[in-house]
Amino acid sequence: MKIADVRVIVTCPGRNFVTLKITTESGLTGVGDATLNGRELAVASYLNDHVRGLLLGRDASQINDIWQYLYKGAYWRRGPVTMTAIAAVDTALWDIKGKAAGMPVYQLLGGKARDGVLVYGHANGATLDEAVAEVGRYLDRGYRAVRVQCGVPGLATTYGVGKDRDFYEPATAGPRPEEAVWATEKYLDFAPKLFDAVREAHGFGFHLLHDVHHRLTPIEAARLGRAAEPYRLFWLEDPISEELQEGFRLIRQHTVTPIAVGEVYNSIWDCHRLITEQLIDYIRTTVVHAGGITHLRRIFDLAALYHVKTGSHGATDLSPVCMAAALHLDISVPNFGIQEYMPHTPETDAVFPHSYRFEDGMLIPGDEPGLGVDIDEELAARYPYRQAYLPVNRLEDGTMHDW
Ligand code: GCO
Ligand code: MG
Repeated sequence: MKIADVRVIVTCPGRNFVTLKITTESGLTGVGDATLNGRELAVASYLNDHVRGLLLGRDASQINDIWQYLYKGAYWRRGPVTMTAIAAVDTALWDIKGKAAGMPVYQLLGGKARDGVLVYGHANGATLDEAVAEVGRYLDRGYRAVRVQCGVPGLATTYGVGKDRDFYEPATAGPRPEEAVWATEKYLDFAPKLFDAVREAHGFGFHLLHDVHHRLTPIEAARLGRAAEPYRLFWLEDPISEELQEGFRLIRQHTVTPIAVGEVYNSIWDCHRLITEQLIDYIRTTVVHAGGITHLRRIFDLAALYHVKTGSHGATDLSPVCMAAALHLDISVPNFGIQEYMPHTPETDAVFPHSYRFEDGMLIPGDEPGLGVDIDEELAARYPYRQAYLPVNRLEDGTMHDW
C-alpha cells in the first residue's frame, strides 16, 4: 500500500474546487476535498509544496500515523489551511482503505446506525412572500427540514439570499470581494416576522432552521433566540462570531432555542468548551475544514458525551467529495443530528461523479467500496481556476463587521 502518486487538481465548474488524489503502487486511488472558499490556492500550495513529498513512499494504510505526522510535524498547528490540507489527505486515505477492504467507508466506521441521513435544504427569497413560497417548494420536493433566509427591509443585500435560488453561491469572481452593508436593528426587528410568516403558511410539521452568520452580540442573539421560541426552530446557527467560546454562555442563560455552531472551526480545540459546558446543541464542523474523517470523529465522540448532536456544514463550496465523506460519517455516528445539503450544479456533479442520492428528505451514501465518489480529471481540466472571494460586510457607518 505504498503511496506512489499525489496530485492536486484545481477546477472551476462554476466555482473553485481543490481535490487531492492519492494513488498507491498497486493502483488504488483515493480522493479528498481540499477546498477553502476564497483561499483555494493557499491549500493547493500547502499540499503541493509541503505535503506531497512527505507522503510519497509512505504506507497508505497508516491513516492515524500519517494524520499525527502531518499535524504534529508542522510544529505550527491547526488553522484552516493546514487542517484543510490534512483533511484532504485523511479523506483520500479512508477512500483507499475502503477500496482495499472492499467495503464502503461507513462499514469501516462500524456500520450504519440509521437508514439515511436527514438533510436540510436552503429556501431563500428577496422578500418575505418569496421566502415563504420557497419554503413551500422545498417541502413539495420532500424535504423534512428547511433553512429559511430572507432579504431584510432597508438593506440592499443580505447573507443567504442569491439571484440563483437553487444554486446559491456567496463567492463572486474578481480581484476583490463584494462589500455588503448591515444593520443589526433592522434584522432583529424583521427575523421573528419571517419565522411567524413561515409557520403561519406551512405549519409546524417540518424542521425550520435559520443562519445568523455570526452577526450579533451575545445579548442580541439571546433576544433573537427568545423571540424565536414560539416558532420552535430546529436551530439558530452561528448567532455570534465564534472565536470566544464563553460568549455562548449568555445566550444559553436566556433562551431555549437550540444553538448550532462550527462551520469555521478547524479543530476540537475550537469547540471543546462549547461542548463540555453544553453551551450548544449542534456542532457543525465538517470533514474538509476540520481535519478529515479521523479528526471529525474525535469531535463527534466528545460531543456525544455531552448531549451535543452533529449538524455538519454542507454548502456548495464543499465538493461532492466532502459530501460523500460526511455522509459515511453521518450514517454511522450515534449522535447524528442533521446534515446541510445544497445540491451542486450539473457541471459540478459531472466533474465529481458520485453514488450518494437524495430520497424522501434524506441522503443515502453509496454502497461501493470506498467513498463512492471520484473526479473526472479530463472534464476538470476544462474549467480553469478563477479568482473569487466571499463578500465582506460593513455597518452603515463603514465599520467592518462579520460577514
Ligand atoms: C452555511 C454557510 C455557508 C458559508 C459558506 C462560506 O451555513 O451553509 O454559512 O453559506 O457562508 O460556506 O464559504
Ligand atoms: Mg452557516
